[in-house]
Amino acid sequence: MTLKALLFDVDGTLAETERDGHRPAFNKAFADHGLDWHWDESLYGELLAVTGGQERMHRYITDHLEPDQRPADAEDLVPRLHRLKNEYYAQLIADGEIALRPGIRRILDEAREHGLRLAIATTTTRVNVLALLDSLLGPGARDGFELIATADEVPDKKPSPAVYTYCLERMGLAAGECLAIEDSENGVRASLALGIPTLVTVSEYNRDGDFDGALLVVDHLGDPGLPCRILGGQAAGRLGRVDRIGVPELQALFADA
Ligand code: XBP
Ligand code: MG
Repeated sequence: MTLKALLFDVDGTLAETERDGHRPAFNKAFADHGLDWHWDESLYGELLAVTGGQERMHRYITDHLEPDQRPADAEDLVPRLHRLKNEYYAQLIADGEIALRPGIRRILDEAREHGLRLAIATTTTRVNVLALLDSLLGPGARDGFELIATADEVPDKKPSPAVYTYCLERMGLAAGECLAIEDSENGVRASLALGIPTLVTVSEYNRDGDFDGALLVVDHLGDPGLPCRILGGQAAGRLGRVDRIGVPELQALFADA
């Protein structure tokens, strides 16, 4: 089949948002509320198995706090903490604390030149996606995506394939005409559940992920002066030596897939 569209995950794929944005923002929100909760990197890595910021806080409360430490008003508190976390997250973006991962700007430009259709398929909240796109890719960048599918439209979060089902239906595409670009095991489970060929750009918190079934696994997409490393994937052997993944490489993987 011909490659027609790229479906991008956001967190960990476009930028190291979990490391540089969400985790510090959660901790600021907890401190503001006078809570002695603190999510260090190791704990956050563990909690990332739960997708969705609110779901993650509920999991922390039930699995990491003693019954007498659990807030009585968790149902109200969690959404309030989440809103505050997202405000801090937007502030970190505005302060320049979060950068695009290598090759992201380049592949988006190349994809447009080649006439590929572009969409976002994420578990995070719409407000977070728009803040990130506006700031890192510039005002108007959001219009470059034909569809931005987030937890606001699709509350059933990855590893559920629901957000990808939504994209395929809305865009009128077959799974085999798309390439999903993901960074995590939960993301790959979501895309592969529908048979969407998937490229993994492994992010900081996902070094030990199981990406079985992925078309290609790389450390990042690569940029001039910053070569990527191919780490695995079903089609890895077909690429040969490459320094960066661009549209011609994606098309080559596809032709052979
Ligand atoms: C992203 C998530 C989100 C973010 C935080 O997963 O799981 O919950 O961690 O965003 P993916 P929210 O990269 O697979 O889309 O607080 O808005 O949930
Ligand atoms: Mg991700």
